[in-house]
Amino acid sequence: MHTDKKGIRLLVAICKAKGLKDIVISPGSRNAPLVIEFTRDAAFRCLVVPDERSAAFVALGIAQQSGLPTAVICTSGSAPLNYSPALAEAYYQRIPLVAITADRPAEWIGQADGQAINQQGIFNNFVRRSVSLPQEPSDEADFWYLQRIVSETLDMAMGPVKGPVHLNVPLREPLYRQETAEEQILKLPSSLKIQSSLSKEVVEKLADEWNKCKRKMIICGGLAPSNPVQEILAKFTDDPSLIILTESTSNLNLNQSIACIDRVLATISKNEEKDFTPDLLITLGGPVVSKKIKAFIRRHKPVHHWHLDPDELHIDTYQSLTYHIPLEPDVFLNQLNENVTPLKSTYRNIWLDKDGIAEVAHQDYLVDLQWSDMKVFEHVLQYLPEGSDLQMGNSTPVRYVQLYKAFKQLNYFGNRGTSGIDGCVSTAVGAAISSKKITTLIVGDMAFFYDTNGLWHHHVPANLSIILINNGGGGIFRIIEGPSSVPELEEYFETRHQLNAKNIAATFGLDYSSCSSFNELEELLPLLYVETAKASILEIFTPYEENAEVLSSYFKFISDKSF
Ligand SMILES: Cc1ncc(C[n+]2csc(CCOP(=O)(O)OP(=O)(O)O)c2C)c(N)n1
Repeated sequence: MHTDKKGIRLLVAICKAKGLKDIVISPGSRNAPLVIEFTRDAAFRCLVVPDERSAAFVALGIAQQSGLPTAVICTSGSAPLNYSPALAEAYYQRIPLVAITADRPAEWIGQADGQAINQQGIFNNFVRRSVSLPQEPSDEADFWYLQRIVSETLDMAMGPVKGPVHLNVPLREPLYRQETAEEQILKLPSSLKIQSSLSKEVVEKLADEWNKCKRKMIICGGLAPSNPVQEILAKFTDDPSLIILTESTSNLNLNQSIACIDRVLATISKNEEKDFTPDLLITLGGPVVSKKIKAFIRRHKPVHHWHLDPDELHIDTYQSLTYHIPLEPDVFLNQLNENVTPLKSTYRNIWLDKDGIAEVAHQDYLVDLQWSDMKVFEHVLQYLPEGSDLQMGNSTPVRYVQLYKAFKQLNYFGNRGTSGIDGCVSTAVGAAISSKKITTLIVGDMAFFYDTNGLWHHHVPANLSIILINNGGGGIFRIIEGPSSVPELEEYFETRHQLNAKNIAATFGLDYSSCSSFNELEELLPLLYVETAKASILEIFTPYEENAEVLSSYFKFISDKSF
């Protein structure tokens, strides 16, 4: 049996034809026709996550792994508003999240009736497209219109620049009536993908600029694993006039490059900075985690800066943009590569020498490292299984990971689109559900407690391990400049607390262990990936005051060793 609402049957058939597989549903009544139609079709995997904010982040995690448009469905009223954080994250991370919000009929909005708010265009700042479907479509023109806008909107989620979209669905009562119906054979339009490139003349002009610069730098921001840019960048690493900077979130593995930016920058004295400044900077990928490199380049602006990004915006993170090249990075670099030659220069080597100095100092510092967040990261990173997925929570986890060179292959993910702490748990849950791979979330206590509703459902998979670093508050505020200098630090910034996750683990049925010393950690880490039927939480307690001191002495130690 199907819902008797023909428009909903058509909507679901279009979603199927456009390749949607995963649907995350939050309970309500206005969305009943959608629930009936999606859940009764075996083409979809439907999950139920009660809290809409978490549901949308779970869907984001699924889409992050599958690369497919992934839908979230909720009732009307304040429920859709809870999708906003995940939609904003999806917008800036370019993830195809599809918000399908049931709505009251137009005649009941603002009439003091329940769960009736003006939902049209509520996500307009964070979606690629938002449409309201025709209310109770009945004639051919209505169905033709519905089909066209839904099909177009779902295609827009997938490009040319991927991102979230919104389908608002006004529904009149009755909502639960059913009838038999034939499977619909649809003839849908599709947007074809285009592969554009620069003209020969433009490439030659750019190559000419490139060939004149003895100091070139490529900074890589966030990229999904297996991005084709890996292959072409590897061809550039032989050029002594070029240094490539990556972060863990770039998911790139390149020889003769800098993978730990902040610690290398700590070896460069103020007097030396000019020698390390590029003449030509090329940037690609999503946001860069390192604040230090952004500050460095903004202080010493390159003559030329090309940003490679198919979107139309001028993204000028370093306040030095000369060309926005609206192409996929691999497409442009392949074109460029055919027209450039390596140049004699000391530029790459002065960077690599500093990298060597930083590595030795880093290892020296670790020898007597006391119990702290930094010590935890040193050991935890060694235990992550080869080829597994690491979800890095916002705040300091994603920053600590940047300090350690990857010595095994891991896939790195983090919500760096908006850098919120509000969906780290849910995203990791969704990602683990989708990938089925061993997935580890490393997260701080505030980000964990903020998003525990990401565990409030029946789908938390056993392949997820959560490493919760509990330093009793927002440790970052003791590290960054500013909050640590004011008396409000503990109460208003760190928000110190005494909470632990033991009862939360019990409530949601996860395995739980905890430790507060290095020896205990060494005993527990090997057990983390022993196969069990449940997801697990390993809570690691660290001392908040020492954490900040250890990190600031780390950078001081590296710079002292360098001069
Ligand atoms: C939704 C949201 N609210 C507030 C912030 C500001 N913020 C950034 S980090 C942070 C504290 C995070 O603490 P925790 O998760 O314990 O990690 P730690 O700093 O200890 O590594 C806060 C509140 C944010 N990024 N996102």
